[in-house]
Amino acid sequence: MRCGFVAVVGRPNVGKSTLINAVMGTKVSIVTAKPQTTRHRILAVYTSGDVQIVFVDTPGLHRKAGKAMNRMMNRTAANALADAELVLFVTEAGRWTDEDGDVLRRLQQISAPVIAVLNKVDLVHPKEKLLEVIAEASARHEFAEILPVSARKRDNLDTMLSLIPKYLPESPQLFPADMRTDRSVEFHAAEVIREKLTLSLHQELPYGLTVQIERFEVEAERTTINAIIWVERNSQKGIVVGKGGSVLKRVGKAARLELKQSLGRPVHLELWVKVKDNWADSEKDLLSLGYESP
Ligand SMILES: Nc1nc2c(ncn2[C@@H]2O[C@H](COP(=O)(O)OP(=O)(O)O)[C@@H](O)[C@H]2O)c(=O)[nH]1
Ligand SMILES: [Mg+2]
Repeated sequence: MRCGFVAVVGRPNVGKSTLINAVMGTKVSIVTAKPQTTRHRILAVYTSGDVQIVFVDTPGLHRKAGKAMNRMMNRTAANALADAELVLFVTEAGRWTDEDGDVLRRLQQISAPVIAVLNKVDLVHPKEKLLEVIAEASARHEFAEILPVSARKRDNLDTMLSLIPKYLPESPQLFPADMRTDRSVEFHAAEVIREKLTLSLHQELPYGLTVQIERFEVEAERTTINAIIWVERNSQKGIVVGKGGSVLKRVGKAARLELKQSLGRPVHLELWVKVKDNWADSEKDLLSLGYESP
């Protein structure tokens, strides 16, 4: 067997979680068009024949590390690098930014091989431009491989999967073959609710929200889930609830439908909005809300 941890890193929004979900063929990690969607280290275990690849999804490494939560996210991503046998450095093909440069500088300090994954090639036009993008990447660093892919269109992911094993050590299987993630169904439920909230709300608000599952009960006919949506300030409460509860209703319905599908049984979902002053800037609140501080 060849098995090992493969850290998937990059700046926010380059498509790290989309890439992992595409490879897994199931939604392990939530995805939105907004940065900071992934806040935790999430393992996705891919087992096929004599190979087990443990993808480590990470929060995007970013510059604006103002609040305690942002610092915690950057730490989480940096720590994932320390344990990795291989790193997938995800960027957007043809859209290199200073934040990508920051991430690359970190990667130049570790000993694990780094594969440059140039994602979103579906957005590169004309296609000939891709050769230029690959040449630019190879000039930046001596990558183990440079791989143009489209996570959204599932382009070139088989090539990626076939290249990874040779960088992994020979090792007994690390996790049971039928295990897909280290995260619980409760965690997944909270994440799906936060995804729907993030998709429904605008501007800064999604960053000030977190979801806590208060009750998760598997009953005979259905699963009952009660969740609290924590906001940072009283003024945010009304926005999350919406006029006549409209936002909360929309979010609840979208989350319930998705959870019904992923759990394979009817779901009864109840949501409450509560205020915890400045929780995102308090190490203590972060811990109590499930944000591990590595
Ligand atoms: N066009 C295009 N969009 C993508 C691709 N991969 C991801 N995205 C989009 O990029 C945004 C950020 O994706 P996400 O996986 O959350 O990025 P992360 O922050 O790096 O985990 C989402 O809107 C995705 O749908 C891709 O291959 N092509
Ligand atoms: Mg993500």
